[in-house]
Amino acid sequence: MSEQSEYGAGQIQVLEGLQAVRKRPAMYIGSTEERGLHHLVYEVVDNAIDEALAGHCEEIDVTIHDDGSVSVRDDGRGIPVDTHEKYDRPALEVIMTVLHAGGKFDSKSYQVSGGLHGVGVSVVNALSERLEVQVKRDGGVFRHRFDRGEPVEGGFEHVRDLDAGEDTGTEIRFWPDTEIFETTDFSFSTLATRLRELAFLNSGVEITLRDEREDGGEADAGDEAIFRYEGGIREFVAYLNETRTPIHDEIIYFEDEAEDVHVEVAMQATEELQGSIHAFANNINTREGGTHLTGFKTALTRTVNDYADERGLVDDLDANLKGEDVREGLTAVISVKHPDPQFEGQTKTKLGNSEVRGIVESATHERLGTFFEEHPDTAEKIVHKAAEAARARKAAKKAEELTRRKSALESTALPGKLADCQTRDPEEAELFVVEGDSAGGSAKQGRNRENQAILPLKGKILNVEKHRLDRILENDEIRALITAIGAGIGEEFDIEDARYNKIIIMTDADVDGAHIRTLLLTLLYRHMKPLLEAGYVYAAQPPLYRVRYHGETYDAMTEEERDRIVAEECDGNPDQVQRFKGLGEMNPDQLWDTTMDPENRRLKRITVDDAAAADRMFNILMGDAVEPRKQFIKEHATEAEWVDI
Ligand code: 0RA
Repeated sequence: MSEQSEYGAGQIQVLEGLQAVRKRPAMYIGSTEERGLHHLVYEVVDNAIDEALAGHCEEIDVTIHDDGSVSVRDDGRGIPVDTHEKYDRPALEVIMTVLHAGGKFDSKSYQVSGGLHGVGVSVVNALSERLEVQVKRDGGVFRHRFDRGEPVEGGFEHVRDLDAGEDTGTEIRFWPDTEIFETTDFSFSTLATRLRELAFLNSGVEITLRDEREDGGEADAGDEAIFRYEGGIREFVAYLNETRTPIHDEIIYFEDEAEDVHVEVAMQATEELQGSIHAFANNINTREGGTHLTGFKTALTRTVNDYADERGLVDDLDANLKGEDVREGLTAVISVKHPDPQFEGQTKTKLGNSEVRGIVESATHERLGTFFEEHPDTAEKIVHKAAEAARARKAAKKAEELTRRKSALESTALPGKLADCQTRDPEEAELFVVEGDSAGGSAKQGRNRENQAILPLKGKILNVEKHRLDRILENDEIRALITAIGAGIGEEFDIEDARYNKIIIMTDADVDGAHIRTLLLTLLYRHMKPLLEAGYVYAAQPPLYRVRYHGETYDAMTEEERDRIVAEECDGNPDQVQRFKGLGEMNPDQLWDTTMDPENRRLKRITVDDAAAADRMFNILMGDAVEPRKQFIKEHATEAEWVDI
């Protein structure tokens, strides 16, 4: 290692690579916001999962430390530490500093991490102020340290020999760079959701998440969560259905492998109206679907129809069951692992490999067919449920045709309650959906009418979780919202027609307001999901307190913020502290200043990062099961948290 201090050609290449990552971090991890920050953890964990899938690792520990760093420890083979010939540096250093180096060392045929992350741990290193790694391997314990991706001179050390029987493994601890990330505050629940999902998708791997922070950041953060599911995606389906009512006991499960593609499916039908199918490819949530999902859907429809036809179970229907009938209330998880997955689509979450369609289709047709033969009771329940859905669909269609003329959906007239804005440019236009007529009135007076439209909603809209589309469309408030947005609903929804690129839900900061917001989000999630996926949906953040001191006013969103203002800005002795009870209490100027003025306001973008979690949340909050709802609300006492799905 005598030449380590000199920069050779290899070293310069390394530095250029790290600089490229630091210059355009979003290209590598998607964003420098919360989502990108959490990707750092997923990237390291993915490497450990790869070790597990190769059969070398059983436990992964993720710890959020009190100093803002995160460490990921696994009991895999350990990152190689011998000298890398090309670079004449320890392989560990090369893997931590050369983009995409990880894979080249690997003899595995099968590297499962890919797509969204799978950019390599060197990217995590480049985006960390500091990173420390400890490897147990080749009979020793080795360490190395890095500053903003660059190896610390003399940082590589052989610390000691391994004790007899001591396990191999890797521990990577990193301090995300505050120069790069807008926030470096990790969310326990965000990490827990993804780690739980990974544990479901990789049965038998034990993943532990620990939070060692004094102030856990979130009121609901637990200290420790352990995820281990021997039943894999079967348990995933059981978990998703905890909040639903299954119509058969056993969870249907099968797996198959063809052309090196591993396919797993678990499913269970429920009484619910909403189906919930989650497709994964190489552990990545393929939110945009793809060939695996298409193959599954085709085979499912065919297999259920075959079974029904052979036994004359749906002779009263004059046509076959449609896919949507069969999927009504169905909870399913599809997971494929592919040696060379191709991800497509806007967010690179659509599986493109064309051969996967046929592989999943024949696996599903064959295995599900066999399951139905062996479990005729279950098969009949599934057919019965689908037939019921088909009848309801026909009735709904008739109702829709009858009411079409009345329906505001078909007319181009905007709803009378809407105070529209002047601009016709959706990129500029904002729609405030406001709770109650009095706040609506203030918003109309206070707004910038050039680009801000106001739609006041009276009271609570219909709970869409409990009704089919025909009933939903009878609701005046919902129709007004659909017409104002202008992009249709359900399968007809076309985001290109949206009249506003910002839809801002403005409700009171109390329980009723939270309920109304959830009702609206449920509607958007179930029937206008592209709006959420495109990031068009926001929650306004009206202040809770206004503090006055020596002619200045300060607004605070939370109690803590109020206390901070009183202490820091008012020498602990404010002239006045006012608590806003609701939006309706603010006059138009105050509403504009605090909540609507783009210069001052804070908006919270509502995202659907994790469809399974969102689905479960809406089931829990809006469905019939009482116990899970109580439990959920108890666990998520800070309601601000669950808004950010
Ligand atoms: C390169 C090659 C091998 C393993 C790894 C990297 C590896 C990376 C990480 C990152 C976190 N934990 C990890 N564990 C292993 C294969 C080594 C071999 O063939 O023995």
